[in-house]
Amino acid sequence: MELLRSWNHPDEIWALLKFKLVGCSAINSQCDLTLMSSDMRTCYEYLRLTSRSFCAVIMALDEDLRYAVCIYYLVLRALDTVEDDMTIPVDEKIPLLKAFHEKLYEPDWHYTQSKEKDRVVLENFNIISSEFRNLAPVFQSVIADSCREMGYGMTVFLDAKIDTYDQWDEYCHYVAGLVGIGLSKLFTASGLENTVVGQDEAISNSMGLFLQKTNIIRDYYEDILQKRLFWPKQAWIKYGNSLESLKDPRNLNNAVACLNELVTDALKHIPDVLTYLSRIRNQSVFNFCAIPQMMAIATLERCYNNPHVFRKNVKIRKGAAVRLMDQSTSMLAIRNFMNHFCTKIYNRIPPIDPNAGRTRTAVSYGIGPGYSLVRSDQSLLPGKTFYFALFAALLIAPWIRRAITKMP
Ligand code: D61
Ligand code: MG
Repeated sequence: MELLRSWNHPDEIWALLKFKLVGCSAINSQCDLTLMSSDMRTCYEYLRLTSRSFCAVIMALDEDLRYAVCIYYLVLRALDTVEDDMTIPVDEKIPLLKAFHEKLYEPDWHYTQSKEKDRVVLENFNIISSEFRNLAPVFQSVIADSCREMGYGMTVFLDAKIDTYDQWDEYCHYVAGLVGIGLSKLFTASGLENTVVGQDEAISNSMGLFLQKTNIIRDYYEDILQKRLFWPKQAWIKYGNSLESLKDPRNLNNAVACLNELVTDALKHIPDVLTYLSRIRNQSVFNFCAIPQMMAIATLERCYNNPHVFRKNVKIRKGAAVRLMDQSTSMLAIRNFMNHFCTKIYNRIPPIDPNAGRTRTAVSYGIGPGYSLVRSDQSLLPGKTFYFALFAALLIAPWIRRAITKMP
């Protein structure tokens, strides 16, 4: 089925077939689950259960860092499950979010009142916290600080709506920018990366903002159905009377203009993302950081000027995702992907779009010097005609063989 969806993209067909046979080279993990304590295995199992997007890249990290990042993920997923759970009354939720970091040092603490899909991490938080306390003290303090700041930040936005672009950046800082900052400190503390990676918080913050804004843009429809509003009012007020009204088909033109404005805002983080990735030295850390960013730019390219965002969930093809996962292993590949997706956006900018100029400027940073705007869409791989010919040849091959063997 996935092969059929990618029929028009021979490079994806190749990536899909290779993935089916040997998996992704960037995330073929070398870790042996049989050599671990049972609590450790349990935590990796919670990671598998609660993360589609991050499990594979975390499992491919080098040894000590892998476990710290896994625990970091589970702790924040537990905190986020409290934030997202609309069945927890606000007067219970606020103190819980604020004091969540303290639960890391309460051996028995766990929470059984959640109805959320990822509640397993709250119900078994005692197992996660005991593994947390086994981590090196530097790792513990990075994770606990991050958890304290995020828990506090979540209370700020619990009932307050996101009004301005500054508040949008602030909310995304709390829920994702802090993760970028914390991860960078873990990389440096592990000795795998230079001190500059852990120290440059502004650039680390951008790594998280790019991912979170992409999620918020893509998830418009899903979030609006659940009455969750994450698009900043400063943007949508120019295009409609309410955020919900954008999904009304009569407002489609305005809705798409609003969407394009938010994509343009997200694109401004690209220069920081490229700077950050260019500083990474360890291959497993590089793949871990680069893959989610490439998924994000691919998603933004799908969403840009796409009315489907207001009717359903827009997703990238499995073939495209597999190819990005497999090939996001060097700065050269990253610049090529970034160039490719930015050029595709550039070529779809409607001349009458109110933000056309700003969008052109933003994508030009992703295209980068030394690349032309037209060239990159051409693949180095053989074109469609070649594949049709190959397919036809395979079909008639048995007939030709029979014809040959029948010859005297
Ligand atoms: C390099 C590699 C990975 C990075 C990074 C840099 C910088 C930031 C991030 C990952 C975090 C990106 C978050 C984007 C996805 N958004 C969410 O999951 C929302 O919840 C945010 C709060 C919890 C964050 C949990 C997290 C996520 C990824 C991690 C991690 C912790 C720790 C280590 C590694 C990766 C979102 O979730 C709901 C949903 O999307 O279904 C929400 O509630 O808004
Ligand atoms: Mg959340």
